[in-house]
Amino acid sequence: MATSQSLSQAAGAPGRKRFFSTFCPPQVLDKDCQKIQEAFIKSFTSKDPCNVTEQDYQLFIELTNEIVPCDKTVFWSKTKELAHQYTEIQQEMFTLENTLLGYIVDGLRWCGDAGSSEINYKSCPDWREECFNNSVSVFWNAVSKRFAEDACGVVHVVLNGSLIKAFDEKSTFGRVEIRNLHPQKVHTLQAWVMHSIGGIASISCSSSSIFNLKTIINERNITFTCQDNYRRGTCMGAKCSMRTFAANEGA
Ligand code: DVN
Repeated sequence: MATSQSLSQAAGAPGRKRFFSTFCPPQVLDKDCQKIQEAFIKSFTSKDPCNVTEQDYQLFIELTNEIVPCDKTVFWSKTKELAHQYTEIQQEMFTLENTLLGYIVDGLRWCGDAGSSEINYKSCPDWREECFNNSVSVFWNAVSKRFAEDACGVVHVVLNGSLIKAFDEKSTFGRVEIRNLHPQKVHTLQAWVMHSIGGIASISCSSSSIFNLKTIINERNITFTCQDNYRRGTCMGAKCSMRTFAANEGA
């Protein structure tokens, strides 16, 4: 999700699949990329940066929609780095940021201005201090909603067991994603509660914060399972050390 980098710095940022110097990854045709880029920019330019709506992003969402196979969706909360280390190794698994929907502007901030059709490169409102309906927060709410609505089978979430609130109802995962899972399509939510190496292990699957998540999920007629410090599979050369690191370092 969003960090402090501005949209003008987007090109060529490092990271999974982000080794290209354009807005889109190479599997997206130039003409489609141009359409997507135009739709994205139109979503928030010429608008008050504190009054953007989810509807404003609908065309962008429709153009970037990608289907994640059933059982392969990974959510995360306060574990961004760890979750992406995991999907970097398990390439068949997808976070929102591994799909076109989230990939394109992951790590960026952006906004427009009511009095101009240009992107505002000078300053954008801070979501904590200035306004909730800003172009960045509204975007992540809208795409997170779509990502969750499209999920099917078993879905996974990586949670931070070194925080007192491993599950935070106010997070995007707690507020948007779990509320938009379709019980007709998603039968199980599997939580992986991970601890930082050498750090405190304040939360485990039996903690009240996780029980709170289980209650919400069960009320939605979805089965809940939980595993502490999930580690997967056997070691394969360099992948082994990555995986061991991923499992131990925390977010
Ligand atoms: O499952 C993931 C993924 O699908 C994503 O869309 O949402 C889930 C992760 O969101 P989360 O549950 O809120 O997880 P975090 O770790 O609490 O928040 C991730 C980051 O998003 C934070 O570091 C915030 O960045 P910041 O501003 O502190 O540098 C950012 N964030 C959280 N709420 C936000 C927001 N950015 C803008 N608007 C908000 N309302």
